Amino acid sequence: MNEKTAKSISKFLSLVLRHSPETINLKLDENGWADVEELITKCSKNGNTLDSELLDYVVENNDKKRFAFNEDKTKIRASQGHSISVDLKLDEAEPSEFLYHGTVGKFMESIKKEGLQKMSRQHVHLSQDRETAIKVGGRRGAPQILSVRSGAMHRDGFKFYLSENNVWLTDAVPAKYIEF
Ligand code: HQG
Repeated sequence: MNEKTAKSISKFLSLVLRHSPETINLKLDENGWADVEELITKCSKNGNTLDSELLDYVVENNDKKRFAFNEDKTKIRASQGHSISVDLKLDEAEPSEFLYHGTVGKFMESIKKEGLQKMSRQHVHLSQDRETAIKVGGRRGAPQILSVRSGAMHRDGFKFYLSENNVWLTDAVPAKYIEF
């Protein structure tokens, strides 16, 4: 499998499974699942090449394990990153004392005032380690890494969730829990 093809399929899957299923008239259920056969048929109609072998390869080899099948592989969903409203039914999890968020300088002033907001997504995304946060921030420019006092937040009653692909999710991070 050509890595360029895999990446382009991954990007397209992110679009239809996280943001705009209507692009190919795909239905997601309330938990974010799409029917695999329907996805393959509707992707192909849209001029993309997708079959079950390609889909298996992308799910298995995706650098961030962005997508997951259900148990019998009849359904697929994105494990996090949605802008559309879905209930992933994630269990609450207890975070370590610190989690990290990668951003860029131009957002800093606003984050100091408002804390971290989910912006267009369903959650604020946090990373277990600084290296991952550097990559996340680096998507937008020179990364700035914020340390989030997640242990203190959790003790104060804030809820945290861990996605199937190990991204930490929470609703918002007030500025007082951020070390700039
Ligand atoms: C910033 C990727 C101003 C925030 C990654 C970020 C992640 C604020 C941007 C996932 C703010 C939102 C998500 C505030 C937050 N004022 N700016 N109060 N609060 N921001 O893309 O965390 O490759 O929605 O710092 O790996 O960058 O797509 O969030 O820069 O896991 O699978 O607003 O996307 O995953 O941007 O990235 P995003 P993110 P994938």
